[in-house]
Amino acid sequence: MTAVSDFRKVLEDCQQSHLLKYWDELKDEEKTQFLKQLSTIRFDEVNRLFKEAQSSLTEEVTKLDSKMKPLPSDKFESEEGINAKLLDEYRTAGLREIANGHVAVLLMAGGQGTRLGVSYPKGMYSVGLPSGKTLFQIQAERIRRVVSLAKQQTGLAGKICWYIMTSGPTNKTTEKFLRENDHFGLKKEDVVLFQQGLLPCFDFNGKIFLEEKHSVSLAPDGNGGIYRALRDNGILKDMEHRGIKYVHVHSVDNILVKVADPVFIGYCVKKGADCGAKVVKKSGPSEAVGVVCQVDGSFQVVEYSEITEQTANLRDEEGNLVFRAGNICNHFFSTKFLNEIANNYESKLKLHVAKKKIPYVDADGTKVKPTTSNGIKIEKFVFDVFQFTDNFVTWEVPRNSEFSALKNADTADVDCPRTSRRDLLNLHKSYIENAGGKVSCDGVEISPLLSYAGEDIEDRVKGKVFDNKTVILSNEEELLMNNNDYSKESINNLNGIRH
Ligand code: UD2
Repeated sequence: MTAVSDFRKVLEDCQQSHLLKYWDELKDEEKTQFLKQLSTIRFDEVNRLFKEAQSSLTEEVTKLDSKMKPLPSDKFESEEGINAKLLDEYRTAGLREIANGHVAVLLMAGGQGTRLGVSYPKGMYSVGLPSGKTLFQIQAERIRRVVSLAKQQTGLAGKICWYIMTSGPTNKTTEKFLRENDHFGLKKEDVVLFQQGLLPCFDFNGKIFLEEKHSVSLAPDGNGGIYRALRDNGILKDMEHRGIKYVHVHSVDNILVKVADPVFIGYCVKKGADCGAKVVKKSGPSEAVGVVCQVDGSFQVVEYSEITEQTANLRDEEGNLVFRAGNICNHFFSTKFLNEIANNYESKLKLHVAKKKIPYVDADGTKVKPTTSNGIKIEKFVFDVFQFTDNFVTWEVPRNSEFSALKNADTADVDCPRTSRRDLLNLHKSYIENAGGKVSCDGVEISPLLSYAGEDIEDRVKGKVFDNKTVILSNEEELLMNNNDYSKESINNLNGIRH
């Protein structure tokens, strides 16, 4: 381990000597801990980071209207209105890639769920479905189901590796939760956790805060931290080893997420894309989501604050918003592109800066909890790599079957547990009705192990009326239920399951 004397020099060079102010007061184990933490921080980058961050703070938010163009038609397709044959070609192509073991899923789960108000990782949250399943369980089971669909189509027992990016605050709990739940039926070796990086928190003069006398204040480096984390944790090598060519990257909090969506993957692969974004139609000109478009010829997500109301309101001849491709944090990447980014472009990613209230140890050694913003946190965003390729495509999907985000507690009444539950159950109701069943109550859920997107449920629902809260289980789950092997919590939640 680097000695404290070496750090003194490094810290002096980047004007951060105050971090060792309390060194002589520390106990031995605190000293060891502190040195360990200091050795993880790239002090050679610290001043550049702060300078860049500072200039982005003082920059006026320039409106990008004059530079923006909607996506060119060869880079954009919409699932709505596409002919069934082409849709099937995309699905078949995607399932083939899955069957050949070329597809991985990368779940970004390093966020802290502050707005939802829970102290544990969001993936462990259950929105109160009849099954009681958590977001992690739903996603893992969708992976299992899509692998079995790929096998049905090709006869090949393919697999999908589930990479989960955690952060300092979410890693241990996530790891323990997945272990205790047997990785929800996925093979342990096919569930790979890795941690994103952390960046120091600065005061407005560029001094890094001490969180304790023996620790620096650090925060996760944003979901754009994936590129560096993939490289530094050897995940890109692991992907190469496993023969993975394509990665579906998505957020943890969309209860409708079609994990490893074969249609999206097939579409991107057929278009020869390096990189793709799944989008939904903005619900209206004032919806506060970023739009995917071109700026000065490069692909980019433009925040709603970066365009004028007039541009947000522009409509085409059919009455659709011109800038309507709402970003939903759902992306496709080739591993070739991920390697290029990690090796050549990562340090060029834009820095996004937010003013925050950051607790710190002051010059007298007192711990302070500020009531107004006293410093900045820096983040990178996953979508800021779109500009580095021309091989970029967008796939527009219907919101009601693909996107319902869990951001807030129920008190907000939007993007909350209630709306997540409602949207999933409405979707499942439509699956049942399309397959000839009837739902006359709220709360009929279909297990992801039975059906990925409404397929293969006819023999279970046709001609039946569902008038009780229930879960339609896969045969495997039915068997476990009958053997009393299903988790107790789930059984409790499955009251009224027999119909
Ligand atoms: C994200 C998108 C936004 C829109 C919205 C839809 C980004 C930067 N923004 O905004 O454009 O699509 O979702 O729901 O993608 N995460 C990490 N590490 C971090 C921070 C976040 O892994 O340091 C994960 C987080 O766990 C979540 C995802 O990234 O799965 C999105 O993060 P968020 O919920 O903070 O992003 P939000 O809602 O501001």
